[in-house]
Amino acid sequence: MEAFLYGRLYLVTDRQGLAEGHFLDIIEKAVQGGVTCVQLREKSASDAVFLALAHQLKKRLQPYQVPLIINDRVDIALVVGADGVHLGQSDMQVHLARKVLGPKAIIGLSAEISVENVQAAEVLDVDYIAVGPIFPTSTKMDAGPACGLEGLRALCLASSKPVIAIGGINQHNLASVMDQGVVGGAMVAALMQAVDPYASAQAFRACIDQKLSKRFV
Ligand code: TZP
Ligand code: MG
Repeated sequence: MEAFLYGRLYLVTDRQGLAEGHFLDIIEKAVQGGVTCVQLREKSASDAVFLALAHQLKKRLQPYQVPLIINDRVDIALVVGADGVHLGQSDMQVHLARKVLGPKAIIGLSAEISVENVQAAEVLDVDYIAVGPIFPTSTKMDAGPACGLEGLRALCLASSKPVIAIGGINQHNLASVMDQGVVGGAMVAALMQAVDPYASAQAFRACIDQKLSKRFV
């Protein structure tokens, strides 16, 4: 599968003390509404908890043909048979993750908001690049400064890889994010904290698909 398909509406999880069932319900509703990819991001969980969640989430996603991507942890992605891994600048190197997970795995890389990181990724075997934060976010405390829409455009222009934007994306700015050349938007709070995750995902997908359909005609 190509990033311009699964990368359109990319849900990054944040469990924030939610009971496992409720957490999985939110994700499933968002997927039913139109989320195209789910990244399990568990920054503070023990290995045992991370693994158990990954197994449960994989089971939940099974009927939907939506890829499951594991944040940071190549070992957990391998053990649960996830579709891929999302790596940060200081995680396992891309070529080693590829060696472990094989040619079919989805490997994404965070470039943060650095053009140098984007350029360095040109020669790497990655399926997509994530850039951000685009806007200020309270979800990731160490996210650093936001690049804004102009910064996002510059990052997209510097990359021949599919670019997915993240950080502070919501219903008010999604359309303008899509106008900068990304293949999709990744969101935590706008989906995980939505009053109605199904309806929010549906509205986001409609916006994204409309923007993409105009770009490719
Ligand atoms: N990486 C850069 S910003 C961010 C991550 C994981 C958090 C984005 O969360 P939100 O709630 O969509 O702003
Ligand atoms: Mg990471």
